[in-house]
Amino acid sequence: MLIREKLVEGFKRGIVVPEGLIAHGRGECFDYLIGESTQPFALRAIEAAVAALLLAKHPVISVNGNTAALVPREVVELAEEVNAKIEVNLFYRTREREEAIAEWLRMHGAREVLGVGEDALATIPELFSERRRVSPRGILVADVVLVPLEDGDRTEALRRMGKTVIAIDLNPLSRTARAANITIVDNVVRAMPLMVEKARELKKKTREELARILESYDNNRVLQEALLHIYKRLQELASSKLTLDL
Ligand code: PTJ
Repeated sequence: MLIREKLVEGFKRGIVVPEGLIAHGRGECFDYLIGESTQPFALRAIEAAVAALLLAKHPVISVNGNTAALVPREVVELAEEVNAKIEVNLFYRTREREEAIAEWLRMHGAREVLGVGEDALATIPELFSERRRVSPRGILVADVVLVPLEDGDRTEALRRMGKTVIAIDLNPLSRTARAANITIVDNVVRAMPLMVEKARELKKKTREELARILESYDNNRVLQEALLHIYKRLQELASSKLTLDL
């Protein structure tokens, strides 16, 4: 309920679009199937994602309306911990929304927010949505990009540009989830605080140790485990008593 209120509040502030509320409903459905808690496959993806961000030369956290509404403070904290830039990148881009989101992030401690107004003058090749517009100091030159709550096209385009893409998506079958290098199948409201915590822990490791974490990570396996988890959960539920005694 609290999550819904944050989105409605974000909608009223001009941060979230109506389509963002629909996207949230889709996410909620998958969260219910997963069991509304962070699973081991998500924890492994979080560890690999943080290792990738810490090893990156130019890490960027891409922020859309839903992410800004749900986890503004965690976006800022994670950016601080892994030394990443924060960039607004919107599917439904308007100048008013860019500015409302940047202002919201600044209210939560962000010192610099890229991708607003004239700053979003570079373009991602082969991408036709408004998501193609990026900052020449941010996503354009990034080697690792964190894209919470995405639509699939941009993840694929970023991959084709040779970037490492980290996605947070409750749907393990979405194109984003399948196109990303590292997919955290979890709710962004649970995953982001865990990423901040993990960054504080992994910062103490050597680059070699971080590289080993990345080398042993298998995203296909993680997606398979997410599906198997849902499958087993449904199987258990299907063989239990479902009707309520009233
Ligand atoms: O703010 P904008 O203009 O960039 O628009 C943002 C939305 C979300 C509307 C836009 O990116 C969009 O339409 O995305 P999709 O294609 O609906 O994809 C959103 C994905 O995020 C779906 O796979 C959902 O299951 C998933 N999702 C929704 N809520 C959450 C989530 N994943 C993690 N945590 C959530 N809270």
